[in-house]
Amino acid sequence: MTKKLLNKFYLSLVLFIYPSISFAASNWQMGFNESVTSVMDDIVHLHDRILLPIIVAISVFVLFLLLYSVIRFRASKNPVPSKTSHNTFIEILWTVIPCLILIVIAVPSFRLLYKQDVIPKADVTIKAIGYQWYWGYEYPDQNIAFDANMVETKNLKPNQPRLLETDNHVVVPVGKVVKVLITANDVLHAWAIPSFGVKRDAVPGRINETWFKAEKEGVYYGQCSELCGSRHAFMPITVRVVSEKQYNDWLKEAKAKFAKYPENNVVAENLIKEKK
Ligand SMILES: [Cu+2]
Repeated sequence: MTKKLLNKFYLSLVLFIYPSISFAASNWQMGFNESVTSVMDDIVHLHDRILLPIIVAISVFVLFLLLYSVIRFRASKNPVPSKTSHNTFIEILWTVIPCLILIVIAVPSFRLLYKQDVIPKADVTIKAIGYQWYWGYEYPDQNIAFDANMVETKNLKPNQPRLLETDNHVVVPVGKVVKVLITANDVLHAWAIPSFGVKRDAVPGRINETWFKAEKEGVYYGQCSELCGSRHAFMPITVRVVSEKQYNDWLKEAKAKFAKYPENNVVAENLIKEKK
């Protein structure tokens, strides 16, 4: 049993270090999904290099103080307890040191928040609309609109992860800034892809924005991240990051397959624009 567990642990380490081309969480994974954007790099850095060491140090220090006082001042060794109730120096210390720790955390944290919030000039814009319980997508500049429903377990193809695969994928080019407009049509949802470091609420009646620039081709998975009803767990997000050429090929195909308005309307619209 222990051996089996250990094996699983090593396997998870290997999978964590050498993830496959699809970017979903794996069994027994520790830590975050592999990062492919600079925003997610910064999130991982903040968590692994700043927060975790501080949390561990504080926990160890408090544990040490507890054990020390329990052993050193136990009743048998210390029958007459001290009556000390104030020590100005220590009180200043335990106010100032936590403040300094918070400042050390706040500086990189705010820098990261602004990086996520300020959207660089976008190469591609997509719109994600949350519905109970699936996502609708639009490419507003391309006259493309389609829905993405979860693929049921019995219909999965090999290598497709359960509860994460959708019938239609969002396709975006690698190394390009993608702006995502996020809204919902019924209740609150949230659009999230861990590998991109992206998570934004989808709110009916308003549009939230976020962005990512994926540096690696592959298939990326995410899930609705705001409790939205009974099938909340079954409205996954699948984004395929492809080369520029593959993206352009897909655009051609998608414009025919997923045209939001009939082609005639677009022609008519263009004519109107030309006349103006
Ligand atoms: Cu939802």
